[in-house]
Amino acid sequence: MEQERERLEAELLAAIAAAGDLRGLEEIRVRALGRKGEVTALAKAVGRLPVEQRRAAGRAINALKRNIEEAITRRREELERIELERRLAGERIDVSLPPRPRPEGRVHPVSQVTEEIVAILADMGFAVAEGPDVEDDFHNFTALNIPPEHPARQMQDTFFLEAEDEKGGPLLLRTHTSPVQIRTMLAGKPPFRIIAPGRVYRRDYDMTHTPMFHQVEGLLIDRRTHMGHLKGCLIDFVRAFFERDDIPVRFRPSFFPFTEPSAEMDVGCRRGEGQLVVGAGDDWLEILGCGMVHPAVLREVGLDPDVWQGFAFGLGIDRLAMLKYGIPDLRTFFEGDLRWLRHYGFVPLDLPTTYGGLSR
Ligand code: 2NM
Repeated sequence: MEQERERLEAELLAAIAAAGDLRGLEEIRVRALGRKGEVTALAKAVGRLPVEQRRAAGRAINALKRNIEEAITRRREELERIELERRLAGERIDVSLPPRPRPEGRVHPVSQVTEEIVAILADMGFAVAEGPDVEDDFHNFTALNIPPEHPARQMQDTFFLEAEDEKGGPLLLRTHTSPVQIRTMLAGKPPFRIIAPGRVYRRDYDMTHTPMFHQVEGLLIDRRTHMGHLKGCLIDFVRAFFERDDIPVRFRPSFFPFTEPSAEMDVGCRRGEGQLVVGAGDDWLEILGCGMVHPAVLREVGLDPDVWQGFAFGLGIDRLAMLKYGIPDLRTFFEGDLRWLRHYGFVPLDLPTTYGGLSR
């Protein structure tokens, strides 16, 4: 009996140590400690021993049971740990990997250039503001010092809706993003430093005009803002946008109802052989309009022009996309042609930043 117990203990401990998985270990447990197990059988045999041997044999068998149970528990914990580590290694994912090795979708040039412009101006401290595409007469025209007889208000230029606002006034598709600036100034307190990118609508359609296009307008209002701030800001902007420090620029006097004085900004360019190169040459190309916000506009939004002044600017995103990326016909932007998008589009997740590069 004693020999049998020692043999069984050694055999079971070896089997437990060799068990390769939890199922194998469970089989060993049943074989040893189950109802018909070897240890159980040995315990039953104790009852058949002479009375004077039973007590010692019983203790020895109980010790064997405990040893085996403990060995099984330890081995189970070990196997569970190994199993967990194996699963964790197998399920590891690199969350920094792109969703697909080679994404097929492309970012539209308008989205790309919008992101580029926003990245540059956000670095200068401008916050992005938004407003509705459907506007009323006050926010799109009146507050911007655009008089009732101004040609921009005419039916030929503006999409008027059949619906009217609460006061029976006309509703229209905004012809510029300036109403966002008006809403921002009415809703908040100066100083302001915002940009408003978005869709705008005008009744026009040819090589260089589509009835919907995209604008970014900027507005900065503070106590002692002057034309020098406007020039410095916009010169830095075009240098960052065209990714050249030596780009020639000039400001020409112009007119807008909502700014005084008003100017247009040109960049140096070269034309010829049916192509246009921006950033060098002895020709000029207009890229944006700007000016000091008109005192009448400031008064419309409740600001005292003797305390608060500011500059504003507006530019066409689609036109800048055509210039920077050499896309000849604006109408192709909105045709939804996948071959066009594959050619002119940008790889997603290559987000433009001023430090990482705007376009790669
Ligand atoms: C331009 C040119 C010059 C402009 C003015 C304003 C506002 F609301 F502050 F009066 N927003 N945008 C502005 C000024 C826009 O676009 C060519």
